[in-house]
Amino acid sequence: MTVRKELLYSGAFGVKNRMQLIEQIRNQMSEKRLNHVLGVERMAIRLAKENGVALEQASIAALVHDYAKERSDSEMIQIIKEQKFDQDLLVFGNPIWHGIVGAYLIEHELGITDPEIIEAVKLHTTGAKKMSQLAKVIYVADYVEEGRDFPLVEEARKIAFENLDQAVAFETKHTLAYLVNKEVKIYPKTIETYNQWVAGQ
Ligand code: DGI
Ligand code: FE
Ligand code: FE
Repeated sequence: MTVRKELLYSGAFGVKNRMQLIEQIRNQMSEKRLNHVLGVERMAIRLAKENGVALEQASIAALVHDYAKERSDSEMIQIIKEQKFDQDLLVFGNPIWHGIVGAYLIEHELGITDPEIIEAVKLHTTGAKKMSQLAKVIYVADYVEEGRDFPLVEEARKIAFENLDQAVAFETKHTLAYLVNKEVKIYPKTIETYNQWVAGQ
């Protein structure tokens, strides 16, 4: 794995060493998921360059975005209860929990304190009504990283490099359509994101 020059961390976002962070993340997940995470990082850095986001901040947020994804349901339920997160979360499952629990764990286990990074992880699955440029970069990069393969991904990638807000809207619309088609529960924040970004204007 090559460490590109722009990825030598300055420490400005509270993480000193990228390779050390990657080792901590490697301990949490399968090789396949680590490859996804590294793909999200590459894509997030490209999108960050286009959208005035600090590359180091995008790199860290991308690397930690799925930190909690392979935790057991029972551990996540315990954290949701103990930390008094919204108890309505309990009727959902890993797809909705891992961002919210991940935001908590990266702070408490990895010592990440940058509020924008924590927020970007928290809402990387559902999006939100209000999103920072960093949160949009992570939300979109997660959807279009090079390892993703679904019918609309080429179109989504093209839009991502034309207009980040339009890419947020495209992803939100197609994710919601996909979920409705599967007849699964929709998390209220997913609907809020849709109302704002797709039906908003
Ligand atoms: O963690 P990743 O697989 O890299 O990607 P992700 O965190 O964006 O999404 C995880 C899954 O969550 C994805 O299959 C879509 C799904 N999802 C997004 N919003 C909702 C949802 N699932 C349900 N049930 N309800 C939602 O509102
Ligand atoms: Fe995720
Ligand atoms: Fe992901």
